[in-house]
Parts: sequence; structure tokens; C-alpha cells
Amino acid sequence: IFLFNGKEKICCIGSKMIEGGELMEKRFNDVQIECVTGDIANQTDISAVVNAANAVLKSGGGVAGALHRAAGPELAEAGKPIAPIQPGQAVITQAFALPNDYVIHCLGPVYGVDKPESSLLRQCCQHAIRLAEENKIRNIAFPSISTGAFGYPMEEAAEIAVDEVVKQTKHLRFALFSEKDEEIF
Ligand code: AR6
Repeated sequence: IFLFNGKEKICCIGSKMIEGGELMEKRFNDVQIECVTGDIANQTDISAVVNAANAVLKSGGGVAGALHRAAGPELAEAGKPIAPIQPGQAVITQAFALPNDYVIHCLGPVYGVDKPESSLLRQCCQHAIRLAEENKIRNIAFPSISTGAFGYPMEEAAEIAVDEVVKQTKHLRFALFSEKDEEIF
């Protein structure tokens, strides 16, 4: 399906099942965005996965819990010398037992607390993509940063994250936990 809204040409390429979940691909001019309803800890064809981290880079709930459980205790060990991090910041480690090469840890803003939250969320995306480029990472999967324990409304966060990554990169995946979240993205 091609939709023309004046400037943009949006192409929905369709959906298919991959190991990491149900994949939907969309193309915005020359940028390809994939959305998967699935677990960020099971993106087997991706070089770097982004962690919705805590400041001390330890395991926790949600995305951080899933990634640390799958990676093993070495992931928290690797985070010790580089923690704590600030909202908007991103740091990179190896991925250990995860099926990826790297984990890029982003500390998203706590909604209503870390201000201005929209620019801190944008910075997370920018810094993560910059680290991926610096490390010559071929592809990257993001979760929906800040929209769980940190309380960012999904619609607002999706608008910011998609807007920012479309500016920064040509090809990217979002791994989202539910079909509803995928629909919003
Ligand atoms: N794969 C993909 N998405 C997931 C997964 C998963 N395995 N698990 C949850 N989500 P959150 P935050 C979705 O809380 O808001 C942690 O405890 C979830 O539905 O992981 O940035 C850390 O230790 C939500 O939409 O991240 C921090 O203290 C989104 O991912 C704190 O939470 C983000 O939820 C970070 O909070």
C-alpha cells in the first residue's frame, strides 16, 4: 500500500513471522523501519539490542530484566565500571549469552520527573544510533524506552522515537511487547 501525503511516500511492505516475533516493515521514503511484536531478548538476526536500562546498569524489571537474564551475570559485571549513567545517555557493552554482539544501554527519562522528557528521550535514540555507527554495527533493535516502569505514555513516546530514528538512520527495528504497542508505533 502506498500512501502519499504531499511530502512523504509511506509504503507498508507487509508482515511475516521471524524467530523474534511477527515482523511488520514500513518504508518512509528511503528509511526502512521494522516493528516486531516480540521479546527484545530474542532478536537473533540483530547485531545490537538497546536496553531500557536503569542508571546503575543492573538487572531490573521489563526490558532490563529480560536482557540481563538472557545475557547472564557478565552483563551486570560489564556495566559496573561505566555506571552510573544519566537520563538521555547511552553506553555500550558486549552482549555475552544474548544472540547479539552488543547491548546499547539507554537511560530513558522518568515521565514527569526527568525534564524535559521529550528531549531526553530523543537524546537516548540519538546517542544509541551514534554508538552503533561508531562501532560499525550493521543493525539495531530498540524497545520502547521509558514506557514501562518509567511511565511515559506510549503514543507520545512512539511519536518521538520514530521521528528521531527516521532522521538518524536508514534501517532500524523496534521490538515491542504487544500488538497494541506495535500498532501505535
Ligand atoms: N521485550 C520488549 N519489550 C518489553 C519487554 C521485552 N522483553 N519487557 C517489557 N517491554 P521497561 P522503562 C516493554 O519498564 O520504562 C526496569 O526495571 C514494556 O511493555 O522495561 O524505560 C529498569 O531496571 C514497555 O512498553 O523500561 C529500569 O529501572 C517498554 O518495554 C526501568 O525499568 C519499556 O518498559 C526502566 O523503565
